[in-house]
Amino acid sequence: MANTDVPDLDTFLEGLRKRNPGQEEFAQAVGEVAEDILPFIADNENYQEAEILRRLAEPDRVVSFRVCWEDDDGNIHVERGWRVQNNNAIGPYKGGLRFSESVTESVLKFLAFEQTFKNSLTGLPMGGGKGGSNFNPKGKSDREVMRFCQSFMTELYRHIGPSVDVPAGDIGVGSREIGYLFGQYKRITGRWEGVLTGKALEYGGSRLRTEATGYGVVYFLREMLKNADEELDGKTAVVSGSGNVALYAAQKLIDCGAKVLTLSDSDGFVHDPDGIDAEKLDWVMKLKLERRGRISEYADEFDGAEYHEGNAPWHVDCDIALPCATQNELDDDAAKALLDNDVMAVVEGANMPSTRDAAKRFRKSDILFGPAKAANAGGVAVSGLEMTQNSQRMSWECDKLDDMLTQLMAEIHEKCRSDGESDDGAVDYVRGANIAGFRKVADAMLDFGVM
Ligand code: NDP
Ligand code: 2IT
Repeated sequence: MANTDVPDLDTFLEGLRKRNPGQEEFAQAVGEVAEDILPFIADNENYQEAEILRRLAEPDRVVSFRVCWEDDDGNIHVERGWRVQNNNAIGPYKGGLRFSESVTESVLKFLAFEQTFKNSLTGLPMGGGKGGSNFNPKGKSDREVMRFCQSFMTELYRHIGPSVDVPAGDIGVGSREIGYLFGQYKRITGRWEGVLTGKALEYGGSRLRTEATGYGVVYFLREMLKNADEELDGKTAVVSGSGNVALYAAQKLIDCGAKVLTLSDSDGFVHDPDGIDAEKLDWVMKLKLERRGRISEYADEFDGAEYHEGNAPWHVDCDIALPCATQNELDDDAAKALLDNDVMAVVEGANMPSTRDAAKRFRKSDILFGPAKAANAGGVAVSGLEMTQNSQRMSWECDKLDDMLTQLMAEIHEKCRSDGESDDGAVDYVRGANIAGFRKVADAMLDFGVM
């Protein structure tokens, strides 16, 4: 008789930590899911008997490789590259590539694990993966980035493919890097195929992919507010980051009548009490996307704005907070400050931006707390639509894609609501996202038998 006893969280995590020593981010991400899934599988014996959670927390494979590149002065650099293929039960592995000096195997394993649930929530046929390198593209010339990307793809190409694994962008990987990576894949294999998403429009990219994550975060927020009989118009918002996710989230917030008070980067944040309006945001877009400048320059450009070196924006009084920079950027003190200032909603644009204690505090409070795997799924969802367009040799118009994104985010919200609602009508979006994301992947895995 197979063992159907569900382990308690501590025992489960102790085993995980023993098997993955020093991988704290991975343990944090798995722990946050396990906290909801262990009680859920206690009522669903077949999931426990098949050890589904244990299997999901062991990536299908982790590929790591050496990446050598030559800088403009002829010096040779040796970095490490990875692709973590977490689970492909419901579709090809799918997830971004991150280039940052802070990348480790633990970070990529947490991201690939999270991606598996996020991609499941989109309802599209995509498994979960993530990859990247500790290479830091900041301050490198275009030619240096090109040589790194070509070297990285010279190893990665053998592990990916349109029905195998389809990478995209993430921190430090935008349209420039995707261009170099795609060019090298095409050159090595001799095949033009939809092996990456986030491509430029000229060579098979999808309209709205650039904006999709940030817009999707705000569409999800709008659904949460609607469900609570609230609206976005007139609310104040604090946003962290000033990259792809933050900038388009800010743009959509402004479109919806909210007042955006802050943006940040890894050096500090700017606070503009008058609000960052559409015109000012346009200036920031040029600063960040064309000149690759720093957010501190905003305070030199616009009267009344202040720059706070070395700090995050969470002490600024606001109705809505959108952490859109990186993992663990919002700690327990920040969570306390937001709640003390009567924040109404915290919605995660970045992956796992709240520390474990901060997330616990938000869940215990009565605010609307939108977890990353649901709220930022719009980016990978439009990546999924880019894959469809590539397969069909078609290119859809922006309006059609925006309607599809709006609809997808509403459906994700509904899945989280129906699995996260308690008898008193309060919605635990974290529990809802974990259970709804898990169920689809788990049911597919049950059908395949033991592997
Ligand atoms: P970008 O590289 O475009 O921007 C990242 C932003 O975050 C920059 O402003 C960067 O500042 C800031 N940042 C990075 N590291 C830190 C740090 N340690 N402390 C403070 N700020 C930091 O990345 P994205 O906008 O694409 O990604 C942001 C987050 O959103 C990540 O968690 C990513 O995984 C997640 N995400 C991205 C998606 C996408 O489609 N791109 C989809 C879903 C989630 P600086 O320039 O100083 O480094
Ligand atoms: O974290 C994420 O969802 C992404 N970086 C986007 C992944 C993708 O494949 O578009």
